[in-house]
Amino acid sequence: MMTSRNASAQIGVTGLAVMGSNIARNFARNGYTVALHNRSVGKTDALLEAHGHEGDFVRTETIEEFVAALEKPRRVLIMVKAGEATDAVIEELAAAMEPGDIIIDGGNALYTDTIRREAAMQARGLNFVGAGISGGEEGALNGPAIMPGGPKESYESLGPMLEKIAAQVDGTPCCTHIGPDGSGHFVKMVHNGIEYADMQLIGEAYHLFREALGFDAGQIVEVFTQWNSGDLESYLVEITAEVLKQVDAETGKPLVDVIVDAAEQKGTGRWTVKSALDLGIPVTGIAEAVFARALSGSRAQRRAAQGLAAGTLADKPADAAQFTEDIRRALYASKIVAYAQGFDQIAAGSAEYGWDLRPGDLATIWRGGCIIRARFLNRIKEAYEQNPELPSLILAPYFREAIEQAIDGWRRVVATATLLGIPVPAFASSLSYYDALRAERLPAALTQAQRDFFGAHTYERVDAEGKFHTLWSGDRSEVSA
Ligand code: NBP
Repeated sequence: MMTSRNASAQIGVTGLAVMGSNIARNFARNGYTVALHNRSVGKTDALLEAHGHEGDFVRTETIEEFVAALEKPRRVLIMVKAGEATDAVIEELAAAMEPGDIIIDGGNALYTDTIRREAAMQARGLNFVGAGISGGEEGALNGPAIMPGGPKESYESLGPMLEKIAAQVDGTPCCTHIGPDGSGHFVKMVHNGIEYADMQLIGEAYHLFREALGFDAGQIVEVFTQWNSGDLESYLVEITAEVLKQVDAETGKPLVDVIVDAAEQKGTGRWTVKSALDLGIPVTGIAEAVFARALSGSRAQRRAAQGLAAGTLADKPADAAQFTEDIRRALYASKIVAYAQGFDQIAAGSAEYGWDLRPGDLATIWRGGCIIRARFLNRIKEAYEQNPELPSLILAPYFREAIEQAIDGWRRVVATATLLGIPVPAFASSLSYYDALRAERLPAALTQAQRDFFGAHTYERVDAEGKFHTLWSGDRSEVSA
């Protein structure tokens, strides 16, 4: 550990809670000298006491000391609570820094805040990089996926450092310059939305094993462990098996059985859905996942609804092995839909903000370090390599075939769950999305006619150019609008 006040540190980290302290250690373990700062100095000292021997750290107490400890151009990574705390820290730093210095916000900022902050810092001659970081505390320490936005010039000085501390897959770092201003945080937001969908789908599979097949925790662990050696191999499937193995010391029951079934959320899933609504992109899988968490959290309402009629329409599946395979297929197909929707949202955000995002690069950096890392990402990377202009991921030959193989099982799962009264919102809405996407005609023609009827909103015809209106309250003849 160093305590000198010389400008010797290549990077500074302010905000030393779980994420910040682990990233600071990651930088130090990779040979960088790291200046440390936290609002309350106790966290700085705790980090130095426990891990000071891991590398070169510079202890600082005030922002002025912190900034003075950094080599020029200075690089500071902010890892504080998103929102007002981030604004406060940026303001303090900006006052102490000089033109050409780089401020990196590695928190979970809302991308529109990042756009605003980048413009404000640019006006003061500072480079501002909004960097999405995924992988939780373990990833922060051993290699996260990093999604830095901001000016390309800052990436030239910053990129090599971030690429060094990021996860590596097949020798490729899980970090690349994403695009201007808020693009890094936008992409991280959609990543988190996809994570919500992924977790909901796994949850629905788990629930079906319990409710439709009556499997115990041990049997479910076996299935998830087996799935993790096939196409579904992923961090989330792997940790699901680990979580389900855990036994509660107090009661001897599986831990999951003593945890209250009300899922909380910090907001990134909700942001993804709000943004998708604004962009007009149907991210139904992500939205169902966000709503499913909200419904699970409506505890008083759920208690009041206990005992409502379930109907008596179906027997449990007779062939457990077949139904298990059907669930695997439903999970895989629904996952393809969720990712396809997330990538559609990224394309729409890119067009809206002029970011020129490259979906293949995102699939590449999400292969490691982050929460949604999965074998599947290699397939997405290949799909975009073969055709960067894919109209939908579902149309890539590999995914098209995968769904073709899954479709019957997927339908059996949704139908059986519906008949048994087991909620599968994400499986079902993903299947409906798929069916709507491939349908030759949709009932939207009727919607258009209704809109024209009550609001003279006009419609297009299948056999002529232009807009038309029917004189509904007149003689019902059609006129050009
Ligand atoms: P928290 O989000 O819990 O934030 C705690 C840190 O913020 C502490 O260092 C605290 O200082 C500091 N802070 C607060 Br609160 N208000 C401040 C203020 N007004 N001025 C200065 N500092 C202030 O920490 P975290 O869980 O390590 O997450 C850090 C960031 O990384 C967040 O934006 C989070 O969303 C993001 N993130 C988290 C994860 C994860 O898995 N946890 C993953 C990816 C990204 P104090 O010690 O003095 O109170």
